[in-house]
Order: sequence, then C-alpha cells, then structure tokens
Amino acid sequence: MRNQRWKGSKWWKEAVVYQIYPRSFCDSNGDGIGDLPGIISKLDYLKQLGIDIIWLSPVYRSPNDDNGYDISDYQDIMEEFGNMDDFDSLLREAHERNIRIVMDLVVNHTSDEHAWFVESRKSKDNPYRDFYIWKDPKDGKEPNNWGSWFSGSAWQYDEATGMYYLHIFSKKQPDLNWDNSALRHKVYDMMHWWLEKGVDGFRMDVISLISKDPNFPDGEVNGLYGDLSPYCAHGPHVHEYLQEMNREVLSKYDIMTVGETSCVTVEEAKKYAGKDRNELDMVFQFEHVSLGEGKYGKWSTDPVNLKELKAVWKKWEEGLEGVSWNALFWGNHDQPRAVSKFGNDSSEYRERSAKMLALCQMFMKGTPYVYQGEELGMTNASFDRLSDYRDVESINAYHEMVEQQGMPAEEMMSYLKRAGRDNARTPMQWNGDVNAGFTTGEPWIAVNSNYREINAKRQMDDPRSVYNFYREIIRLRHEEEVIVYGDFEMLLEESDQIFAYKRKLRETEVFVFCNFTPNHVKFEEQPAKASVLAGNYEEEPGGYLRPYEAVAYKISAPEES
Ligand code: TEU
Ligand code: CA
Repeated sequence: MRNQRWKGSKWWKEAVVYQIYPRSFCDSNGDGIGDLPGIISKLDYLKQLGIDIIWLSPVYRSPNDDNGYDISDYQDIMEEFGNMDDFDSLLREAHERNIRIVMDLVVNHTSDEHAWFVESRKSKDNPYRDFYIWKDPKDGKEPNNWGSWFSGSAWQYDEATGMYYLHIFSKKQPDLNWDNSALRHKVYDMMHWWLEKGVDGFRMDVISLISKDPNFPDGEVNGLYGDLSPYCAHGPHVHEYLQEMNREVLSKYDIMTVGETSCVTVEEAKKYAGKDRNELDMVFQFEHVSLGEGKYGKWSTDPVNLKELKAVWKKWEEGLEGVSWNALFWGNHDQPRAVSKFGNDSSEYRERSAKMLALCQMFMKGTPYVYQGEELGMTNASFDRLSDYRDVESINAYHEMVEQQGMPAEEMMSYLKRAGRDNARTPMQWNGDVNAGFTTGEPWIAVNSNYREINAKRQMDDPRSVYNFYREIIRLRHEEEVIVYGDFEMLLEESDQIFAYKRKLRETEVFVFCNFTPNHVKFEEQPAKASVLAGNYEEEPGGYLRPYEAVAYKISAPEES
C-alpha cells in the first residue's frame, strides 16, 4: 500500500489502534493491579498481533474514584502503575517496535483532589475559583435539576463557601470551566509537555461536554433528575475552543487525535472532525453501541436489532464520506464485551461470531479500534453479586434504582450483568494459570471464570483461533489499499440477517457479507470473477451463509490480477 502517497493519506488512517485499560492488562509486581512494566512486558504480544497504535486509558496520578478518569496530577503517573521512568521506558520500547502511543486526555473535569480544585474550593476569591463551575443555591437547593451521569444530582454543595459545584460524573470529578482562558492555557501547556516527550496523540475524554449553556436551564425530567445533555453537549463555544487548541498545540505536531464525543450526530461530527475545520482527526460516535437501550437508558437487556445496526453504520459511513473520517469500534472500557453484545457468546458460536465481528469491523472505512481481550473473543463477566462490581457508575446506579426508585434488585442485577462497564474491565486472560496469568496476587476485580478456555496462550498456539484471525485481518488491512481508502457502499439493506457492504478504489472492489445469526441464510450474491480474500470458515460458502459466517471477496483491477 505504501508505494503511493497523496494528499488524503495519513498514517492514522492506515493504522489499527489497540486500547489498553492499564489496571486490567498485566500486573508485574503481584499487587493485583496492572501497571506500566506489565504493559512493557506485553509489547511483543501486541507487535505480533500487528497493531500500530496503543491508546492508553489514563495512567496519571489519581485517587481512582473512576479508575483514573479522575486525575489529580496531569504530569505524574498513578503510583500503582509505576513512575515517570516506567512511562518513558514504555514510550521508548513501543517506539522501538514502531508502535505509537496515544494518551487519554481527560480535561472536561479533574479529580476533586487536583491542586486546582483544592485551591478553588477554599474561597470565592481564590485565583483558581473560576477554574471550576460554581453556583449559588437556588431557593436553598441545587442551582437546577440536572442529574449526574453517575446518579444523583450533578451539583455538590460545598460548606466552605456555601456554593455548589457542577460534576457531570461523580462528585469526585468536578467539571472544569472552559470559559476561563487561563485554565485553557494551563491545559495546552500540559499537552505540549506530553507531546514534547514524544507521545503520538490524544483520545479526548467527553470533549463534546466542555462548553456549557451559560443559562444552566432545567432539563427534561426522566426518573429523579433533569437531563443535562442538551445544555452541555456541543455547547456554544466547543468548536471555538477546539480550534484554539488546534492552533496552539495540535497543529504543531504530527499526531493523531480522536474525540470521545458523547451525544454526537453526523452533522456535529463533521464539525469536530471535518477535513478543513482544524479541530480533531476523528470522533467516536455512540449510536451503534446505544442500540438496545430502553426506558432506563443503558440499563436494559434488550437485544440489538440488526437492521437498526446496519442503518446506523450506513448513516455514519456514508455521511462522513469525503468530509471526515470514522472511528470503528464494537467495544471499549465503558461497554459490554463486543461478542456478548453484538455476537453470540455461547460456547457453540463464540469463536465464530467474534471472528465475524472482527471482519465486519475492520473492512469498513475508518480507523479500527480493538479493545484489549476482544482479539481473544473475551466475554462479559456477568457477575451475580453486587459485591463483585467495582465501577462507580454501576454501583451508584444500583443504589439509585433499587433504593430510591423501587426497582426490584434482581431486575437491576440483570441490567448490570448485561450492560455494566465491569464486564469489559476484568483482567486480561493471558493463560490458564491461576488468575489467568494476570497477577500472582489478588486481582483488584475478579477474573472471568472462563479463563482456562479463553486465553492468549492457548490461542497463539492455535492457527484457527480468534487471535490468529485478528492477526490475519489486520495484516490484510495493512496490505489492501482498498480497505483503507476505498469508498463504502452498504448492500442488502433490507436483509435482517446479513450485514453486507462493498468497498471500491479505482478498479478494485471488496465485498463483505456477514451473517449475524445462528441460522443458515440463503445467499446468492457472490460477486462474479471474485476470489475469497478472507473468511471465518475453511470452505467457501455455497448457496447459504453458515451460522455467523463472514466472508470477503475481492475483484482485482485487471493490471493487479
Ligand atoms: O465516558 C464518557 C461517558 O459518556 C460515559 O458516561 C459513558 O458513556 C458511560 O460510561 C457508558 O455507560 C468517559 C470515559 O470513557 C469513562 O470511562 C469515564 O467514566 C467518563 O468519561 C468520565 O471521565
Ligand atoms: Ca502492579
């Protein structure tokens, strides 16, 4: 692919990203918590898988109310993960293997233990007061009805000054005030510091929420509180601030940026990541992972409807064409396991459907993201007991739903088992030894009980494993220019069983057909003069696609064949 360069080509379009959630990846010292030396010890594993970029979930100093998404010092490393020397070694060792490292930039909020907030809460005239969002009580109560995304009110009363501060997430995650220019420039300085060190970009946490509606109006009530999203997502100055950040920082480096843009629409995405907008390179959208949500939002056990799923991908792939660039993912540290949500995690179909999802994702247009363990087909942990859960979102939601809203406990547990974030946060399954080889100590969260069957060691030795299928698909993605740069067209839109699309670059075409069901599905669309490029069955399909079958055909340009 790399024999040819043109204006639209970019290294981050040709790359495959692997997301590491450090706490759960590999523990080097037996304290039960994954760490930086642990990651270093697995770089060869990642190199063999074939990925190009690591997105590192937060490794900064943090009291861990939200596993590092609550940062108390942006320029220091979480004690449990190691120190700055370990980080420098990780960066060097990754670069030696041609693997880039993208940091998580969490600047919508800090920890309440960050020095800025410690100062800010001291007095109304503290120089850092305006770094956060403080409001007077209204009629002796919260300034408005907004509910936190992690349950309860989004406002926390602070005795010292008799005012409330805003926290969209937990009360230990106060929101920064991006309307304050001094704050913005502190953030830019910090970004420069990491970029000068040599990191290769940023994944920007909830960057769509940084600019709030200055009127702070009540939100529409659903449950106990009002919805803040319309007043915080894509707020009045968000694009202005991102353009400023781009001008002052991002444009000075050859890096990759991806915005986590909660609530984003195609129209907004074109602004955040439009080619000529000078903001970000791409954004994560959440419409496909939100399918199956119900009256309690994500707390639902409803299955994903394939036709809806296809409609969402069509909208995003075709909608961004030529204007922006897509980010392709099935899972991350906030989502249930991909194979459990979109595939079939029964012992009969787990491997087949995990491979199907890999092919379906990686041959679409955009930069693919693999979340740790996805390449093994790791499944939801589906813990039965509340005491096994560690996630602040899940635990708070349980208490609010069951204790304040009267939901039966069993019902809430069924939602946690299906949708809780800890499903994806159990330790990486390295081998069949005790604790899946993740730690010699007591893991901070229980290991999924299926680790003897599902683990990296076993799969690396098996040419037909999910892991080796990922390797193959990643290799093809690197080899076939059409998969990176070709146009995307959705096919068989009316089918409620087959997810199909075509990629085309000049004379070369790739056709992908994925059966999202455990049934044999009639299939007559084999393109003429095509050869099989990849598939998850040994033999080519006949007149049927077999359960969870995925197959890609290629028609080569005359001069290439
Ligand atoms: O997540 C943002 C976010 O919108 C979450 O509320 C997410 O949608 C939810 O967890 C799904 O149920 C980011 C991070 O990815 C997440 O881990 C953090 O907890 C959150 O921001 C706060 O920093
Ligand atoms: Ca450790």
